[in-house]
Amino acid sequence: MALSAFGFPSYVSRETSTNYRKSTSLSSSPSLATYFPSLCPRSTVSLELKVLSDELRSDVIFNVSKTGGHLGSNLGVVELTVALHCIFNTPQDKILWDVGHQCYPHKILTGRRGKMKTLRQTNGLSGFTKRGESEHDSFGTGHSSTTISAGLGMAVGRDLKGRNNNVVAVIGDGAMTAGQAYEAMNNAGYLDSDMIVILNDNKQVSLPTANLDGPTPPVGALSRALSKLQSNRPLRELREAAKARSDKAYWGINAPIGKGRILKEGERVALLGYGSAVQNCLEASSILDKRGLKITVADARFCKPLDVALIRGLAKSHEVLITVEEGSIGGFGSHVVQFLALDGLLDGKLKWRPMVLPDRYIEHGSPLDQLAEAGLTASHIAATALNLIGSPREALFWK
Ligand SMILES: Cc1ncc(C[n+]2csc(CCOP(=O)(O)OP(=O)(O)O)c2C)c(N)n1
Repeated sequence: MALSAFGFPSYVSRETSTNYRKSTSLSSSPSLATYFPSLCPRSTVSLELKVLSDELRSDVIFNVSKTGGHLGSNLGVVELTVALHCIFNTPQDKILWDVGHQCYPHKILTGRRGKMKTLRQTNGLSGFTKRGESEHDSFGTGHSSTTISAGLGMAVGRDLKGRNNNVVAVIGDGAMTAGQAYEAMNNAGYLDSDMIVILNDNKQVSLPTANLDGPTPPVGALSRALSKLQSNRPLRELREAAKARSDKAYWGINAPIGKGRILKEGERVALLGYGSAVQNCLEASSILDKRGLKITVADARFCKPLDVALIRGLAKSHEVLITVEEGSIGGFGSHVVQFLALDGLLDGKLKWRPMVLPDRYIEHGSPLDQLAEAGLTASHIAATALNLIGSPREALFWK
């Protein structure tokens, strides 16, 4: 790797690296990662790069223990990441991490060590590679199985421009099972542009569902804790008792297919929530309760088949019907309005409004921050309701 790419000091001694190994305060200690580019060409590389790898592993564990995120997939590629960054010269060379759930060591090595504590937080580092975050992230990911086709595009573009940088796609055996990856391999063979595909075959996906030899038991501390819990006798007895009770209350839990339910009876405004939005509808109604407005909240439960009797009832007995969903335009609300229109329910005074996710990308962050960004929090829902019955001024003051 060319040292100029990072512009860091060009020398670190073996002694210094040993001191770093002894360092305890991982979050604040300077790191070999800082001097990383200079380690690669030295004759003592193996020791220093091993220490560096240990540091990276500690850094990943330290940060993930605080922020949450992928752990195993990152620990598994530490040496590979170090080797790749020694051999290739990013950002001129393009390294593409498939899924991107293993990019934390790469982030640390490419100038983002100090920001790792913000990983996956609102306005912090993304849990995946992201082009806007660093020029060393040549491809933004999150979805799996896309890097070979993306890398091939970069390789073909490079050839057309007469350049000679390398393109390296790193893909796991899990991601390699998708059709897009196979199609890309075929295409790469046909187009014959130079690119490198590294198959990181650990015979397992980090989501413990399967390996190449068939189903595999889940591994890790969480799984062990859950297994222990399940074999706990009092818990087993409690579970049996709950089962017996739920058999009796069968009708209560398993409502018939295509049937929604009214959760709160009120007047003037009906909120018809779908899925996770129902909780926010209930919260919105509590906000309005406090302002003396008792509204109706219904849980649609099904998008198909629609509970037309429920919807018809809500439409006929309220001035305003608001459908709320954590989905994009063209989903649940569109089904509802199609029915309302055909049933003639929009020919009168009813005001219908859909609350959906906007048609734009929402950055990573806490679910609440993302909902706020999308305009779908309980406050937004309450404000919309109030606005529609003609009290917009009050709604304007809500956050
Ligand atoms: C299109 C798509 N489907 C599913 C997922 C969920 N997912 C995240 S990681 C992963 C497994 C990747 O396995 P592998 O490539 O073997 O990497 P490893 O877990 O071994 O690090 C999957 C399926 C995704 N990110 N994108």
